[in-house]
Amino acid sequence: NKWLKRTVMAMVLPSMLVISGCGADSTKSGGKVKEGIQTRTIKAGIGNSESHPQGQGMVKFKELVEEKSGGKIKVQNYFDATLGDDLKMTEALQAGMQEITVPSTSPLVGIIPEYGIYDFPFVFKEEEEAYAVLDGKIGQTLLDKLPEHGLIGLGYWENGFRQLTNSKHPVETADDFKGLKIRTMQNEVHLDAFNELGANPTPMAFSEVFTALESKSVDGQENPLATIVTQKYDEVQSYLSLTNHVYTPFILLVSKKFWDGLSEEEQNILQESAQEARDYQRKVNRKDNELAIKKLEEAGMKINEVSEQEMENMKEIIQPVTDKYAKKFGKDLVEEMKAEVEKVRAN
Ligand code: TF8
Repeated sequence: NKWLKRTVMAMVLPSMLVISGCGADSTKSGGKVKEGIQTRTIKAGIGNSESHPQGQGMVKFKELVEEKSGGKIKVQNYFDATLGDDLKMTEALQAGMQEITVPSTSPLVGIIPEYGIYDFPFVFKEEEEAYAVLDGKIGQTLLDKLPEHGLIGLGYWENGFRQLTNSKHPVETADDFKGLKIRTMQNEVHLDAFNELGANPTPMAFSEVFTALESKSVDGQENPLATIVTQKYDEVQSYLSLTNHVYTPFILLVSKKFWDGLSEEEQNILQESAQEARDYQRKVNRKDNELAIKKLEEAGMKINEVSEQEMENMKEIIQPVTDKYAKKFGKDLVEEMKAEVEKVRAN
């Protein structure tokens, strides 16, 4: 049937031309095809387990990327620091050896000091206050500092409000911190703040924490409740204090070396997926943190509340530290962050 043949050719030919047109273009840009969607596998690693809200966020991210790319871009997730801890994975991104990681922002201060503004204790009281800062102008200002360090930031997820656990005694007041050997993240603001409270802080990578607690080489650690549950810290810690002393964001990082080789369409898929997964991840995180309290109580942890007044007291003790780092990171940036929080509180 000639008619059918012609019709089919009429339909097929233009699309063949488009494809070959693409090929011609690619030779111009040095053999790299920067259009459409290529078949790719992205290696993504995080420190937490798959059941942690961070892991659940990565599962969602994988689903979204694979769906939006019609199955062409695959995300291979690695949990439990199997590719290394936050800093090691970030360095792998810079070197182009790994495509994605979602670290806490805190260890990034070694690369970009200004990320330390998020580490100031007692700045945020509610998650919404943090979202206003992170998803707004200040968050973007800090994302913009990444590319010159070989990294691309696709927005902030949520680690959340940190709580103190220890094996020695209940902690309800600032005084109770005295002498406690506490594992902290590799971050100078945290280090100085715990020192100021009279504690004995020891910076350490995340994957070493359980063993350090178990062997009693440190007395305590601090992390959001969902992490305390999924890491089973309750097995090696007796006391939990709801200190809410600092809010930690996660940040979705992409290797710039990898990113620069992507087409605009591919970049958009990753950006959109990161943002949609963010909203999902934050929701799951708030829910899991809420459920965690009961689980930890049932696991036998002794839970102590910390009064508003005691938090104010701790904040005052730490003030010299925040003043020092505000100067270092830029007073304007810190003032802007506080103003943004005030705006949310006024509403
Ligand atoms: C820490 C952080 C970690 C996360 C994650 C493992 O205590 O809170 O839980 O950065 O990547 O090190």
